[in-house]
Amino acid sequence: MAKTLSQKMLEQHIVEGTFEQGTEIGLQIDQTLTQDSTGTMAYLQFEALDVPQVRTKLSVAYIDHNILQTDFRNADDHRYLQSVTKKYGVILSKAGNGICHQVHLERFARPGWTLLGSDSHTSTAGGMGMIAIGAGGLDVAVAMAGGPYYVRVPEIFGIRLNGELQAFVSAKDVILEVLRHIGVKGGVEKILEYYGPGLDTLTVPERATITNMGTETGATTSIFPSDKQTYRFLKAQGRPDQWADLTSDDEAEYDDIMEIDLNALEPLVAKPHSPSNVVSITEVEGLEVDQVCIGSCTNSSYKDLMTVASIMKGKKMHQDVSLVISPGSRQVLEMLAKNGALADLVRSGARILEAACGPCIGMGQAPSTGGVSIRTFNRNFKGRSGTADAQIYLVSPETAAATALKGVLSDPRRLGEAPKIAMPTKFVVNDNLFVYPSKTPSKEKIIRGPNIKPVPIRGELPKKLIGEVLIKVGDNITTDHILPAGAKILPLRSNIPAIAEHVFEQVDSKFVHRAKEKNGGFIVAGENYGQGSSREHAAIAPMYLGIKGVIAKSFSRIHLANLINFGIIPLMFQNSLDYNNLSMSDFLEVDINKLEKEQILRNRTEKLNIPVHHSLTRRQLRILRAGGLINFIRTKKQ
Ligand code: MIC
Ligand code: SF4
Repeated sequence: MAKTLSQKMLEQHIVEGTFEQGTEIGLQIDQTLTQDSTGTMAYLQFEALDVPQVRTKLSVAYIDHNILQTDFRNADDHRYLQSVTKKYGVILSKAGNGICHQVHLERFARPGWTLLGSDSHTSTAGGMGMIAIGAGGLDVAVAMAGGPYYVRVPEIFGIRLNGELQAFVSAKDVILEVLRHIGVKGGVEKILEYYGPGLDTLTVPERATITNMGTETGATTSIFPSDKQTYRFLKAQGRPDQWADLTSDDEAEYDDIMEIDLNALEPLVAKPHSPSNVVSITEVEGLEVDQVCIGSCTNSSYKDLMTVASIMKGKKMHQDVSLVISPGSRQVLEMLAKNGALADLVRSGARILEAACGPCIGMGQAPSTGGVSIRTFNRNFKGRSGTADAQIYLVSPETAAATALKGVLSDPRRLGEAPKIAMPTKFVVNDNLFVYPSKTPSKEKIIRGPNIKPVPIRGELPKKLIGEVLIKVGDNITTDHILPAGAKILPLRSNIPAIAEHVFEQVDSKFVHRAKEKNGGFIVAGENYGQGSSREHAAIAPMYLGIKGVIAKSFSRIHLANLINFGIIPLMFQNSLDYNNLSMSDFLEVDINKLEKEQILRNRTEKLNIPVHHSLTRRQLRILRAGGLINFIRTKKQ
């Protein structure tokens, strides 16, 4: 039977279960990646697993998110990461080397292999023909220890690309088009697999822009075949031997398909406050702009920044705009510095930031009050920029550059002739910011600063969960709502008691106080609860505050797994109208002794029985009953 590429790759890596849609499979993981803001927790958990060395083919720890170093805390985290990785067999990518996804693509991504990363945009490496999945830190720790990664067999959603992108239209517009059609939930329990004649002209970094932002659809991951373009990129990175020819069979059938005519695509814009709020540039052209930010793991490749530099060359950015550029990697920055493009950017008035996540995660460059910021990033959730009422628009590098010149949101097609940027046949390779594992691991000491606290663990769950509704929220609540990031809170990522003080802070400033006063309770939510990042802190910190369960209309994939890993029960309304039958302070009771697929939640206050259900597998139920994955693993070992 003809197979899709995704099916072939999953089947090659299955170690438990079979390829049957909706069932759970265990996948063998070849590579892992972590970044610093989820990594400290992941390595603390890895240490708790008591394994002498990582058991993957390759594991890399990147320092790219939390690098502002306003005091000792970030620096201590970096030192911890450097010491723990050296001891356990992980390569460390030091601060300054670049954003994990961009650097991984350049130096390590490998067609045909699996990658699990403690960052939701790990899917970026799907642009290289990998099955690359974002997960919580604990799941990555287990994979580093050689355990499988469990995932539900997704549907394979084929996206056929026809034609060729026109001048000033780019890969970002392709993924914005996908988001316009399927929205922020449209990819849940799906792999987005790209195919068709339109692939031929898309380079690996362009494909990676598309697979990166596929995460915003809620997809398990996204993937491109490995073909001539892939070979060209690997060769230019000095790794031609790592290429493999990978594609779906000609007759393969997808569960669903969507077609995009690249010739007809125009520049698109995601308006505040959702990546799926996509419109044509013509609808928003002329909007006055305060800030333009170019970079992030979505759009900071060599080609992206060269395109921007050639648009800006010899011109001056508009005086009312602040233009900031964060290169994706040191490789990109060094190449721009060598060929003079960096000078063109600086001369045009751009402010050059470090090769890191920077403003994308609110580490500086917060816009002014009510400010309009045009960004090449992948998320524009309310408040994520660091300014609660800022208006963030997501665009391509071409649109961002045109906007920086004009001071208003501008259609790049009006610029005249489009720059033609050739892909280098040889990238500048300099691996000297990688620190390699120790040859004498037993001699390596792990260095922990005072802000690094042990991971709290929930005890075995009682037979009945009882408590009040502590907060009721609507649809599409992101992990940025549950636990914000930014310069103030990121330094607390290795200290759960401290970071727990910020849970839901931008939604309801009294939440933490209430949770403590009531000794924990329940969260009630609408559709797609927990969309966005992989940060398991959005589950661990609520667990620390005593949250027992979340009752929602639906959940996002990674957050659901994180809730289970930390012993918080995720229940869904059987009838979504019952959402209206739960209010703040209602006293709830659920018997989890025999947690059936269909279950009754008792609203004691309203004297109502509310039918709920769950999607948990037997394995997940056992994890929950044990009070989380660490307990579960410990009891299995005994
Ligand atoms: C993000 O883009 O939200 C982050 C910051 O990269 C997160 C990870 C984190 O919260 O540390 C993600 O996407 O998983
Ligand atoms: Fe970093 Fe932003 Fe990419 Fe997250 S989305 S990895 S914060 S650049």
